[in-house]
Amino acid sequence: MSSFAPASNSASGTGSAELVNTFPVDIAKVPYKPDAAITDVLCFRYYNESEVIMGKTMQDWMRFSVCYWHTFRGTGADPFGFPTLQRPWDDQTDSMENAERRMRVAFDFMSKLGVKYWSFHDRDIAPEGATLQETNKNLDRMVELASELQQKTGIKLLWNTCNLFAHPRYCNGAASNPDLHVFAYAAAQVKKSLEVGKKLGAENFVFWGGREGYHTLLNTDVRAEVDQIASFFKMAIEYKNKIGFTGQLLIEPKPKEPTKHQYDYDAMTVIAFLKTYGLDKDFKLNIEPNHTTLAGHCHEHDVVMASAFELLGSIDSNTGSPDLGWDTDQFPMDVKNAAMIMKVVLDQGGLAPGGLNFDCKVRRESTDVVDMLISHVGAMDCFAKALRVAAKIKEGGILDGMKKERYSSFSSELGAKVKSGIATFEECEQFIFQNGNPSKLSGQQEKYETILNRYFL
Ligand code: XUL
Ligand code: CO
Repeated sequence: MSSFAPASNSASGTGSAELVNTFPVDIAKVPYKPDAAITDVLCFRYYNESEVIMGKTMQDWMRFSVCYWHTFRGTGADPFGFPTLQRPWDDQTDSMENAERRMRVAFDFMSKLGVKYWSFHDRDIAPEGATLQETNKNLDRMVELASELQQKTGIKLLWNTCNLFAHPRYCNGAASNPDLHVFAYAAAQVKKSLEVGKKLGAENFVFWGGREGYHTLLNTDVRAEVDQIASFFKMAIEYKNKIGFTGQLLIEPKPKEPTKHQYDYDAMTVIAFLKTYGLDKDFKLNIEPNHTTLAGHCHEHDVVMASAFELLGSIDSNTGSPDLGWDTDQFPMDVKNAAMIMKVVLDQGGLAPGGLNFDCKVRRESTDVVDMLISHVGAMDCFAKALRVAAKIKEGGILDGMKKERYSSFSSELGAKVKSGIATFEECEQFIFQNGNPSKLSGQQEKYETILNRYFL
């Protein structure tokens, strides 16, 4: 049945008999080698997990996580082509045996890579059955194995989530579906996954509203649908509290794809939604930069906005292609973009209980098994280099100082009143009568950009 052939290497960094040799790349654990040759891509030149930068280890600043769906369920198929990524351990059936074998390989892969977290959708790890009861039984079996492998490897669950978008039943949405029957199915699915999150010690739980949107306004009652989503989230909060699941609830904004318009368009839309429905004490945001650029913003925009409103919970660390308008889910390999993200993370004192989850897939042309490892190593090293740069920018305080100075007029008597919301129009008018016309203040964009560039070697 299976084309699985164990690799011939004997090295294992896990100490667990079940994991030995399952991921067929002959390496115990990706080492830190700051002086490695440029061509040695199976080592970190910048990521030294236990090195302390600004009071925390690199590992603690970044909290890297491997996502199961792309890395272990990705096939390389696209709308124009068949799968290209045939993995030696995966017989491409929906059997439980295949699911279990795949999971063992995943934990060996993560151990070799040296990440401490993983993430998954319910349907990534266990096949769907004929009924919800059967589906839940499959899931329970896989959760038992995941729990065992988590204990053996020390790898923890950053977050789990529900796939409420792939099955045909969800073609008109899940919580926003016009059919109550589908709404109820989605609720039952989330109920089960909150229980799974509790069992596996998930530090967060994510909602990505893949089909919570519309294709045409002609058939859509938008107010009814958004109200339904809010009720769905209230039920999730109630159930989470009832069973004592302590993970942070997160919403992941995305403007479109697969629907033409998604209600969780971008960070500010989600923040307004949470505040409108009184959900902002129970939810934070999981920001994915490729979704941010899809919404027409720059790479770090939503990370900045969510953090500014103290609602940045976690990051699905990836990137798009700046010359395309799609969600390409590429590995984040741009040091400058990553440094802008890490500066925000430093400024807010860390991401915990969130992390940097690699919601990324290797290109369908990157067909070697070793590409799975190289892609993660490259992205982790990109973020490690970015953290080092961001720490220098923060420690120097030059750009922060310039920005602060730009707003210094607000520390005057009137400015302080404006900031605390007690100033009046009459006072502002008096201020102008006394001080005359304002002079121009240069925004100095090019000066900021020039200084920023000097931190990148
Ligand atoms: C889709 C996406 C999802 C969520 C989890 O664009 O980002 O993988 O992260 O459902
Ligand atoms: Co994502």
